[in-house]
Amino acid sequence: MSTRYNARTVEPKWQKIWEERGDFLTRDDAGGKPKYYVLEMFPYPSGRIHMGHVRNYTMGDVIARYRRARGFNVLHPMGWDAFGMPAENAAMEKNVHPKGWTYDNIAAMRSQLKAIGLAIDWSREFATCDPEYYGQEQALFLDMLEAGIVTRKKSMVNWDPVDNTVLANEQVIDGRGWRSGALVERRELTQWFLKISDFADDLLAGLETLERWPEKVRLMQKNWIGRSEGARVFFPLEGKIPNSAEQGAQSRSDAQLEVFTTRPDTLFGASFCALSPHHPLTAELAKDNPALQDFIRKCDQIGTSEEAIETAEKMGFDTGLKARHPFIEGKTLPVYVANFVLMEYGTGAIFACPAHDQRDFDFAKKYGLPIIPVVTPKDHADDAAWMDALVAGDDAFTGDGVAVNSEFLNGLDVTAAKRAAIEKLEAMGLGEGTVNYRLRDWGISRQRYWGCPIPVIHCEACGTLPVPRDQLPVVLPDDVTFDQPGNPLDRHPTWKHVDCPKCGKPARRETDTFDTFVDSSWYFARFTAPNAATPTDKAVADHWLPVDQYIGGIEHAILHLLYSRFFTRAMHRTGHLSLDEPFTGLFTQGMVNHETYRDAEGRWVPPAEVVIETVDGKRIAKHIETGAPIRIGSVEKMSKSKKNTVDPEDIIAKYGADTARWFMLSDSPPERDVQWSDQGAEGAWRFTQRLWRMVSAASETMAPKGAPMPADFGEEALALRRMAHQTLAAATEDFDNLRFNRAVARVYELANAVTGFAPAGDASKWAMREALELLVQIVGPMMPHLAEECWEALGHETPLTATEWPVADKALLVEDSITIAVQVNGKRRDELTIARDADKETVERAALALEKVEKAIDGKPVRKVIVVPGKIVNIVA
Ligand code: ANZ
Ligand code: ZN
Repeated sequence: MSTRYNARTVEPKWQKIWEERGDFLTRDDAGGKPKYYVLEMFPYPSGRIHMGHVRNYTMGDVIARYRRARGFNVLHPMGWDAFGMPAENAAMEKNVHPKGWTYDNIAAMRSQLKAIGLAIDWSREFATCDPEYYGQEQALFLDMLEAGIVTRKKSMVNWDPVDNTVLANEQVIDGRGWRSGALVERRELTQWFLKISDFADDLLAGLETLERWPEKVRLMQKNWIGRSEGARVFFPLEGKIPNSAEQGAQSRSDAQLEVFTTRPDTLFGASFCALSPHHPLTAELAKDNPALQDFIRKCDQIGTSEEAIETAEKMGFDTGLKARHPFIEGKTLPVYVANFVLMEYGTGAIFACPAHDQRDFDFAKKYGLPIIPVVTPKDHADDAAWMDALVAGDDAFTGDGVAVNSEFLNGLDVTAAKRAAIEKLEAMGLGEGTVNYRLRDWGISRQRYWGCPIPVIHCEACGTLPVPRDQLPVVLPDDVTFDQPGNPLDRHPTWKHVDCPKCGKPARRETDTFDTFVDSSWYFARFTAPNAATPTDKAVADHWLPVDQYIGGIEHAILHLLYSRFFTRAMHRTGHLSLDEPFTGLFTQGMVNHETYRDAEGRWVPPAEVVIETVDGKRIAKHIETGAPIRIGSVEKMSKSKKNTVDPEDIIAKYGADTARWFMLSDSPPERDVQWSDQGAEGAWRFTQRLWRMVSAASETMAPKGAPMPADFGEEALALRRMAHQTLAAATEDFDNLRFNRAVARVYELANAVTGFAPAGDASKWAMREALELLVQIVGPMMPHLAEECWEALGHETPLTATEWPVADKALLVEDSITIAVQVNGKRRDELTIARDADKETVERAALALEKVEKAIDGKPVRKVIVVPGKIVNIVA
């Protein structure tokens, strides 16, 4: 038997055996075994896997293999989130077709993933750009259209002038396109929307049920949904109010301004109203007001992101209109257009109470508007000096307190005052209590080629019509050009020209495609029946869903996960699923980091070009080829921009997949970042060698396979057995709770115990085999190739993939001795460490013999000794 473990030959060997045996092909029904669906977020086929993928998929794989061994029927599929801009960019830059580029990348990444040795059912693989997949997505869309979950409306969109596409708010980061980095502009377009906001309350309530989700993710979703209780208030308007385009500007007596507020209790402190620059009333006022038009333009330059708007200096434009105060007879408020009022929130108009809102405060200071305190802290109730200080200072008071200067509200706390104000508004017919959500409907139209075509047809006579079902899928044309900006589908010579399905006259195909987040919002359901002729096979989906354990990056905490939760509800409503929450357990793994390196000119240098030596205890880096000095920089997330990446293919070629897997699991808790380092990888590699040596060397020192269990074990053999079974029990719990790094630590401990054990005699040889077998089995889900090779070397003909998880012997889990407290007359005097199975008399005798106990008894006669086994001894004297 060779003593050197050669991953390069062993790993492909086992991958082939698993594949030939069909070990990971999942049947929907496996003889009554309970189901377990484990899923990692599917990758975008960029062309190469990175270490983040290795970490993510290794974790999922450990779970899949472990659960399979535990007797579950495991579903562990893989696919490709294959539509999106990078393919089109490649088309533009390298003159390749997005389709060819994508499928080539998939082929490359598939073989890279296979080299990791993942226990995946590859027969279920699909890419979202397969017409079989996106055709079903189109069918889903038509169902949702019929069910009223889809709408088409004009809206302001974030326009990326570089990618020439609309971006979702979530894709705008600091006012820039998430991919292109270009400053985003505002445009008005007619778009398709999924009505996710109809589900806001339910999506919020559902969060409470997701006990196996990270608290952080639930909180992020909660904030994103942004439920605010408040009121709509109508302010009657006075002044010259333009009515409509046809009638021209004229005065209207019934005009009123509707605002949303979360603080109706502060109405008595109102000092102005403000409209969004994009409020319809603003637009009407601007028609014959060039100064206002200028102002609107200035506001637009801030960009569309909420953050940019929040932080920009407050700007206002006085419209000259006046709003009548609902509670104060004869009082009117000036109406401004203000840059900090968003059209997308509430009603796009506000009343402002500067004393109790910071934005309003800043605005009032700038434009010399009144600041009227109407809430004072409880310990300064109605304190005039406190109020003067507030007005003179820089900060609004937003805390809880007591209403003042507010007539019928005076003396009430904020909550009670809100309620009273709403009651009054409702009685007056000037407002009502309402709930507002931050969550907007999801705009899904993208003016791109490489996406799922939206299956509708526009006819001048008949309007917008769904593509007839028998014409699905609407397949993307292959003959497109990328030599100019804009949507290639739109400029395709023939594709969009179709006959109206209703009147038969020439009509126009929709040329927008879906946001790729649509594709990833239901793929987990499709995996349950990837070849079904309908989006799902409901009975099968009902069997497999929900996903028991979903694993992915925290960067998807909001969008992907919220969209998927919404889609599941929408698919429930349209009869494709029977549940609302798709992922019972969610785990967000940390990043993979690496040191950064720069040369003398400050250019980033990849780790593969750097050699590190230790000189006088200091780490010195040099360029491998030139020998030029390299500066070692901070540890950061692996990224192309800092070139601090290592290529999984290189690692696998050098050490084998098991080493990469082991290192990814070992170094830190799975939710934290892990730092990849050569030393770490080498350490992991050395352990693979060590484990193999242990198994190889043990052929002489362990009992033959199948040897009967001896009746008696010596003390040392028993200690090893205890250690092995305790390790098994603890590692089992670690796997259950995804604490992989702890399982790794336990493996090292057990390996040390085995190394330190010198078997002599049959019983200890038997214990030696048992310990080694358990060690290999625990390692199995983490380093599956090495474990299989060891398992085979231990004489097993059935591979580990077909071997059940071992069960720890309970009798060996208990410590052999226990420690119990000893009391004399109810007072604790000492404690006693004694064999767990010691009988009462032995315990009694040992307790009475303790020095401190003897002292406490002080020669008095012992009247009674009460022994509570395993807990306490009480001596009455
Ligand atoms: C008056 C008021 C007085 C307000 C006060 C706050 C404090 P959340 O909690 O996020 O829901 N608001 C309403 N619509 C807005 C819009 N389209 N753009 C910008 N601001 C808007 O915030 C609700 C509060 O934000 C509302 O309550 C409103 O200001 C403002 F002492 O109304 B408040
Ligand atoms: Zn028609």
